This record gives sequence, structure tokens and C-alpha cells, in this order.
Amino acid sequence: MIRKLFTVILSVMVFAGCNTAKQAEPEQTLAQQLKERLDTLREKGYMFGHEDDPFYGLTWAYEKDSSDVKNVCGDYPAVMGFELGGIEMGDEKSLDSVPFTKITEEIIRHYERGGIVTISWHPRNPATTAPDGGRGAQKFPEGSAWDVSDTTVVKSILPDGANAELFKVWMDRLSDFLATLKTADGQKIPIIFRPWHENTGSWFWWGEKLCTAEDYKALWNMLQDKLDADGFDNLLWAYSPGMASDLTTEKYLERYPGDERIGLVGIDGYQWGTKEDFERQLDQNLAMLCQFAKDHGKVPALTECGLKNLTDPTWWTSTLTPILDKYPISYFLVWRNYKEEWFGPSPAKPDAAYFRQLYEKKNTLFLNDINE
Ligand code: BMA
Repeated sequence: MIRKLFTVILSVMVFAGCNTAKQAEPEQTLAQQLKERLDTLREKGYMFGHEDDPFYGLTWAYEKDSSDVKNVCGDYPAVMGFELGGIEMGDEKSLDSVPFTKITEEIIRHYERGGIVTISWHPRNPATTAPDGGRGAQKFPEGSAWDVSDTTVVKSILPDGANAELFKVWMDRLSDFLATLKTADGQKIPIIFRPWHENTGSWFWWGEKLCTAEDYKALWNMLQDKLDADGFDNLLWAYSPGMASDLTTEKYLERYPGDERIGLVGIDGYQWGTKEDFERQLDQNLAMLCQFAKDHGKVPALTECGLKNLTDPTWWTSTLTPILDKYPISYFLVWRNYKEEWFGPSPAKPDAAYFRQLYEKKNTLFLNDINE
């Protein structure tokens, strides 16, 4: 009897134990936590993002705590974009002349002030770059990410290709840099990582006419598998083709690496032509993107956009926000404020007043809004 009772108690305990194990949620990775944060914030509105925001603006460079965006509206962008082109060469500065030590520093600072970080990478062309990195030795676009003179580059860096060993070294250097992105107590920083972007155009060596869909996916997987193996569970992988009039769901899927690999789906869309063309395409593409994101359980975002040099100062509120207001995107990010080419606001330019109107809107989120 006692033995029987003991067995019953034991089986109840085992059953309860199994049950607890079943109910316990598996621990979320930092990337999954970031995805959840983005989804929660999406309920409030869409975030504003700016590339290279803390490094330089139209009238200043490398002044601590400065930002053209903050100087216009009083708050930092919620999202800051950082670019790693040049890290593969072992260079000290990026292709945009930003010291990599400063990139590490500002990524950590933005994370610690509660902001969201995204990283892009325009690696040089592994088949045509000069061994010294081309600084001075090659004339743009030779040897750069924009060098599309050779259609065998992607194939050449895949396993057994002529440049496979070189590209392994490049991936190692990228990995070493990513390993610097942690807080003082060693916690990895969650990052939206967006390589091999605008791949449905043909202006980068990984572009549509430069490689087959199969080779593109092999390229994606090779990098992702390498960084996974190196332990980067803090990267939310983002896929972002360019905006186009023919960007249907089928087209979007053609080179899509797969639901198991991607957390955020984006589009890069600039206004290069008329306002009307831009509005039409952006509207169509965002409708497609947001439906795709919903069906696949992903976060949608306008991963790059802008009107070069804000030639229409009203653009922020006359063209952009009326369209963005219609869609549940996570953020839009405008490219850097470089003296010859700028996409963000800056205090002395006529678009500043319109940018402040964008800032005042309830559904546009800046740093303070995402930390309330
Ligand atoms: C481009 C331009 C270039 C820059 C590159 C990478 O769109 O802004 O000047 O080098 O992005 O940031």
C-alpha cells in the first residue's frame, strides 16, 4: 500500500514536472526581443531613423552629442543607421571616413539612451578591389560595392570559388567588429542587420543581373550561417530590395532568403523622379510589403528613403507622411547628411520647419517617444 502510494505520489510529481517543463517558455534571443519591441512600438506609430546621425551634419563634424535632427526638433532619431563598408579591408575608417572605433562608441551610446540601431554593409568588390583597399589607387566605382563590371563575383566567393578564401577573411573581420558591440557589462546589443540590400536592382555586385537567385540566397546563407556560428543571436536579419514599379509579392519572394532567416522585411525607396511617381510606387510597394509582413509574421519598414537635398522643402509633410500614415510600418530611415548630398533635416535649411511639423505628429516616434 505504502509502495503504491509512493508510486502515485511519484507519478504525480513526474507529471507535474513534465507539465512545468512544457509550460516554460523557451528563452527569447536578443533578436526576438528586439522584434517584439518593434512590434509593440508599431502600435503607437512609426519611428524616424537617420544614417550616421551622431557623426556629422551639414555644418559640423564629430562634436559629442550633436545631431542635425536634434538641432532641428530637440530630440534624437529613434533609429540610427550605421554603415560598415571598409571593415572587410581591415581599414580604420569606413568608406564614408568614419573611424570604426567611433561607430562602436556611438552604437553603444544610442543603445544605452534607449534607441534602436541598424547596420548596413557596402563591402568592396572582392574580385576587382585593389589589395590596398583602393584608397586612391582605384577610381570610383572600381573595386567598390558599386563595381558591376563582373557578373561572376558572387559565385567566386561561394565555397570552392576563386575568391572564397578572401571572402572568409572579410567575414571574419566583420564578425570581429560585431563582437565589439556590447555594453560595459558584456551584454550584446540588439541590432537590425541589413546586408545585401537593394538586390532587385543591378547597381551593387550582388544585384539582380549580377547573380542568379540561387547564388544570391547562397551568399545570404553563407554570411548568416557564419555569424550564427559565431554566436550573434542579437542580429535581427533584415531583407530590403529596392522600391520598383514591378515589385510584386512574387518578385519580392524570388530572392527572399526564407521566413526562418528573416525578422524584418523592408524596401529602400527614394524619390529620384517626380513626386507623383514616387507617391504611386511607395504607396503600392508599402501596401504589398505590409501584407507580406502580416502573412509571414515579419516587421515591415521603409529601410531607406529620402529626397536628395530636400529640393522640395515641404516634402516631409506634403509627400512622405500622407503615405506613411496609411501603413503599420516600424520605421523609415533617411540617409546621411553629407555636405554634397543630404537626406535629413538641418537647422539652416528651409525644410526644417516642415520637419518640425512631422516631428509634432502624434504617430511619428523619436527617441523620447519610444522610452516613455
Ligand atoms: C551612398 C552615398 C555614398 C555613401 C554610401 C554608403 O548612398 O551616400 O556617398 O558612401 O551611400 O554610405
